[in-house]
Amino acid sequence: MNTTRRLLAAAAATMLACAPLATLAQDIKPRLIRFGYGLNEQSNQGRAVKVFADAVEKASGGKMKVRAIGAAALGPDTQMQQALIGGAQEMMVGSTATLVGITKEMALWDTPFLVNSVKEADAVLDGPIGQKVMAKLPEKGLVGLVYWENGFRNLTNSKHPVSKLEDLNGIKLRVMQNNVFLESFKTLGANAVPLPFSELFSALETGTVDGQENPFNTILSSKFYEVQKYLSVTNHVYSPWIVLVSKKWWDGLSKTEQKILQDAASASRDFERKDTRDEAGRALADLKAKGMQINELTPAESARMRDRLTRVNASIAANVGMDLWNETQAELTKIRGG
Ligand code: TK8
Repeated sequence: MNTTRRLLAAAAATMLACAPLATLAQDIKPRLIRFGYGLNEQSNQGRAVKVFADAVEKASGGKMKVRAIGAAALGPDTQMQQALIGGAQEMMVGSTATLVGITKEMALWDTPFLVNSVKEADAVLDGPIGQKVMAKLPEKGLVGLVYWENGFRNLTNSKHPVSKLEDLNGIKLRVMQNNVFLESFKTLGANAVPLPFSELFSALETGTVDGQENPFNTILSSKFYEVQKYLSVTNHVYSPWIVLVSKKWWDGLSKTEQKILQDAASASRDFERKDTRDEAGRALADLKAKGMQINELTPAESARMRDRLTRVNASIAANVGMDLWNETQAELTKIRGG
């Protein structure tokens, strides 16, 4: 081999070795991702969106930029979902409960007392059942990437402590825009009023509603303690959040870009769950310090509430489909080591 040929061969080898990198660079186009969410920037949701945004920018060499828009500035969950479906917005994170009108299987996550711990929640959401429910989204124009933790929900109100079922009688309680929540709280005797989260603080402040239910983190970050005196630890349901992408937009991305989003979503999920759990662990003391009066339910009252609430299970099962319901129960038995 003469020098020229050897050089040519070397150059060809180098080019071959570089080929994947070159394709990779071309595979990532400048992208602007409008990412909407409902809580404020200083919430567990806001912090995790930031982690997602940073991960996407880093992995794409700054080409893919995430514009995070919190505090429902792009509208409540239901409005953002429609914007994603239509392709007017790229991404969001929101409650699975507000998605039920689009994908009925999401109602599974509204089942009162479905899981007993965050460990069970992670196992069921990240396992085959969670994936199966998520797989129902694309036919509706949405792509689900990961579930985040919103958390176990607890009851607050401005009237009196709720320590037994009867205390809920006549309380005007804001619920998410979702039939399971509406039915659940009607069954408990409350006067349930569906409202978007973005209208909740002022509804509590003006007395349009007396109470609401959300995880400790949200009661803290949304400053509900300013307008709510009583907090009853009910843990009546575990709520997930879900990170969604517009399918219209997603389908135009390269495989590399899709992978960047999926990986960043997974990293944000791991961060978010840890951050949320750390904060939840401290939140009760913080809320007490802010002047909230907190009460636990006795085991007997807890059981009564649970019994009453699980009356809605039959209708959830019918809505999500008996097969999915039974598979979920079997999966939970497996997770619990049964
Ligand atoms: C925030 C909501 C909130 C949910 C609710 O956008 O509506 O009460 O718990 O987290 O998704």
